Amino acid sequence: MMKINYWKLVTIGFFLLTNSVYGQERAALINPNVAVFYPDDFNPKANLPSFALVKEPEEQDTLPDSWKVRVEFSEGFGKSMAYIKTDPHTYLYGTGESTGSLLKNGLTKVLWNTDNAYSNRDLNQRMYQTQPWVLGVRQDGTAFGVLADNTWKQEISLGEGILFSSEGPAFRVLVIEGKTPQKVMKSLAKLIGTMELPPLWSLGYQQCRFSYYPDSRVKEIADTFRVKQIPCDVIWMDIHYMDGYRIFTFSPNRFPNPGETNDYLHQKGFKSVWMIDPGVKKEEGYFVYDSGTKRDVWVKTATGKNYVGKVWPGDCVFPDFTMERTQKWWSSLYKNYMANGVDGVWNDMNEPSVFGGPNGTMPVNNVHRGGKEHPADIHLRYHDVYGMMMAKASREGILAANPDKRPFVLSRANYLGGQRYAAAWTGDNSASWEHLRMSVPMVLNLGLSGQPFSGPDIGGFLGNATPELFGQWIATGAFYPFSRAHTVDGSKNQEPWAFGEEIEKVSRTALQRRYCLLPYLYTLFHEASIDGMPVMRPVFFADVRDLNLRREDQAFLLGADLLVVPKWANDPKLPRGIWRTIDLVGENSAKNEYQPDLKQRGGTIIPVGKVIQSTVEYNTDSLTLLVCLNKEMKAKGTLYNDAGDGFEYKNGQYAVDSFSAEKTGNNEVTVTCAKVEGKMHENKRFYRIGLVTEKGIVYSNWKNENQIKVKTLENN
Ligand code: NBV
Repeated sequence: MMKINYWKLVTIGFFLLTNSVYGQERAALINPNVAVFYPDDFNPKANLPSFALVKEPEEQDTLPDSWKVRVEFSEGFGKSMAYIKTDPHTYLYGTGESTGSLLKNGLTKVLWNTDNAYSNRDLNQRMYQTQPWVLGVRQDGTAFGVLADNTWKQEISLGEGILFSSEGPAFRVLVIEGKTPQKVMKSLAKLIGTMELPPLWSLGYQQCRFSYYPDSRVKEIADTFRVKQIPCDVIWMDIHYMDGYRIFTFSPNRFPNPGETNDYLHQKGFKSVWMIDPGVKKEEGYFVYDSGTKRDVWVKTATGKNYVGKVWPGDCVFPDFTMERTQKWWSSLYKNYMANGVDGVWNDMNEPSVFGGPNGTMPVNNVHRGGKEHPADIHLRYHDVYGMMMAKASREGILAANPDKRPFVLSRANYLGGQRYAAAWTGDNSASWEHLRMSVPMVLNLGLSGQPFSGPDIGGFLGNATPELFGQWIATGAFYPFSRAHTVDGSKNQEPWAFGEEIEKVSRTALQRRYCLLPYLYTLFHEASIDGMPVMRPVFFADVRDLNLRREDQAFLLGADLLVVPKWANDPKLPRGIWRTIDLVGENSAKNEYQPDLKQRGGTIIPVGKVIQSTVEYNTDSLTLLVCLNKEMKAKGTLYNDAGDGFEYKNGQYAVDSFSAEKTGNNEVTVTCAKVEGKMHENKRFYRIGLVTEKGIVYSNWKNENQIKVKTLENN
């Protein structure tokens, strides 16, 4: 109700105002499906270079009269606005990280990265990340996307149209047209780039808490995973590992020998991710403060002093990442740090969060001094990209320190296009059913906003999960692109075994399912790295014309071929056609109260691996091909494979295999496997065919052949 009233006010205000001054000032095509609209008072210096776009768009042609989605600009009440009229029956998605349901019609939210610990600011809508982007899907399944190329503090309102209103100067807007939402997503990826292929280990399950310490506790957690045979790849180190919260240091009592701790983890097949915040303790004699001060890298106040704000270590100064020398200095800090055997980095608090600061951050008139790359300007302009710039400099530092490994950065704050530098988690959620439910549309809309690699804290961060909640959460969370359990300081233990035997078993099964699906999942991550298609997709992607699916946000798709239907889903709307239930590890999901139903689309082949304890054991020497035939009795699928880390894949050291199946005789299906791309040598593989029928999966024997004939049951 509130939102509708608000929207009405905004639109009335907009029209009163725009009667005199609005207009679509200048527009051009930058390719046949993408148009750019400029307000006539556009000032490149106040907006460019773009943070979202990978390159400056080149105008190719004039906008044809037939172009449907147009932008009208206006100014007033100290705001710059861009209004896009939409058909009343348009379904709106995206808008980046946001709470609430999948469908975003009616949403009003401030795009201002905020440490929103209890998700309760601005009707739960002000979040840690900003993606000024809306995906519109028309009734006929055609789609469009609107991108406000603006970093200044702004607001987005979705009512009888899309309205971006900014506290900064007039900004340009890009509009994408597409025959389907999938096509729009691919066009968006061409504009804002894609996530680089992450290391395979980051697709594994990850265990975190605020905080595991001392080092012996970390080892104990790792050991318990192995003893209990619960698959896991990563243990996370939160702020208590630091020496008095000083970033790039290790507590001499809790982690006296981080290199040894990491060695221990590595020997057991784990990786480690350690936290780095942006606030630097203001303390002479502390090497990060001293070296930063020497290079004069700190954000300044309006009066030209170093800005000092309080965070965990007390008084802190903050790197001004708009300056090239800051980026270089920040990156350089990772060299010695990574040498301790650190595998990945967790950038937290980078909205930036400042305790007691205005709105929990630094003053908007603080000064970023810029340089070659970015013009000097106030914080109001650079706030929403602060986290993105930090993540970029972190990624570059990690890469320079370990040039042969793929960097992994998780960043709490980010901006549209930030998937180029870091994965995302959705911040401090709660151990509540509401937040479990909400996690699905949050990850979906992040995916529809260019960020394919995200997930919430499994189990919920604030509060204590009940066994039932944790069980349901990990069973669903095994299918988030980023799958990590995490909980707040002082909460009860939240490892898979902390809730009793039943939930331990539920967790083991859930994670075994994830690990079996790694060949499919890694193929999806590869796809996302190439064309920006989300890993986790809304159900309506399965049939973009079926209006019944447009609001579905309990069930979700993993890639195009696998539907995940959580047990807590209430009357989920599922796509028509052939979708058959698959069991992977004997879970019998039809009768299981926790494990989501996994439904495979007819006409597809899904490659499935073995149960392993970590990705260190991953290989594709033997694969089960789950073949689910369509009405024409055909199916196909692919597998992407490479070394799982490093960059040799960029020199052709990868393999893409294609699988096809068809009925070749009465009760006989022939499955053919062929390498279609890449120079990587693969051992001749053992295959087993699992024919997915209405009555369950019928398995063949293992065969070391590329063409396999299997008997079918009648009607299958
Ligand atoms: O570093 C501590 C926490 C972290 O565990 C959490 O994931 C972040 O979102 N951090 C916030 C700081 C404050 C938490 C109350």
